Amino acid sequence: MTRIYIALGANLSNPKETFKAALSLLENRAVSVKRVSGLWQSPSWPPGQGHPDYLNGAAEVEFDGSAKELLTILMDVEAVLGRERAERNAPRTLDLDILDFKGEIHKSGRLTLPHPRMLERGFVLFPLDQLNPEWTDPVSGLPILHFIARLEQDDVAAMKYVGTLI
Ligand code: A4P
Ligand code: MG
Repeated sequence: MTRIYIALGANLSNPKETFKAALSLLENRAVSVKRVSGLWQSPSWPPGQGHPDYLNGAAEVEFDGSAKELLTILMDVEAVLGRERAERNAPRTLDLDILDFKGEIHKSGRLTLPHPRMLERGFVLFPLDQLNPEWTDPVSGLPILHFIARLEQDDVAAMKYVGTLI
């Protein structure tokens, strides 16, 4: 395992096609996609804003550069696929986040590792658990199941598995 995990999210246009295009653009930029999780549909978080449902998944990738270099590539791919940066939590054609980069712990203006909000989100934890049920949080050392068990039951119930990408 490479222990580099990327989260895929989208709630505009055609998320499945966008994810496929994103993965092939990553391959063109020296990011080798090893495995892709199944996909889940869930209501946009935070609730009550009337935004469309999201499709979410995760990918395990191999990459020889640094985490910051990977983030630059992810932002470039988001831009190529039409992402416009609006306000926080605005609907988007594509969100690519680094969840975990080889267990690194890092905090700067541009990059926080592991991803700061991942442990409270079923739409991140379910795909990651599928890719690696042995995953542990680099900060606390706790296993992924610990965090899955803490999710709000209503949020878990609202998650719908919709199958694989291809
Ligand atoms: N950044 C810092 N650390 C990272 C990292 N590990 N990976 C910085 C990627 N980016 C990181 O992100 C804002 C800034 O975070 C970037 O400039 C980068 O330098 P953004 O993608 O431009 O803006 P955003 O997406 O609005 O913020 P963010 O933090 O990505 O939002 P979230 O927390 O990812 O939430 N509901 C459902 N059901 N499914 C979703 O996927 N996603 C969001 C976005 C809200 N609700 C959702 C979902
Ligand atoms: Mg993001």
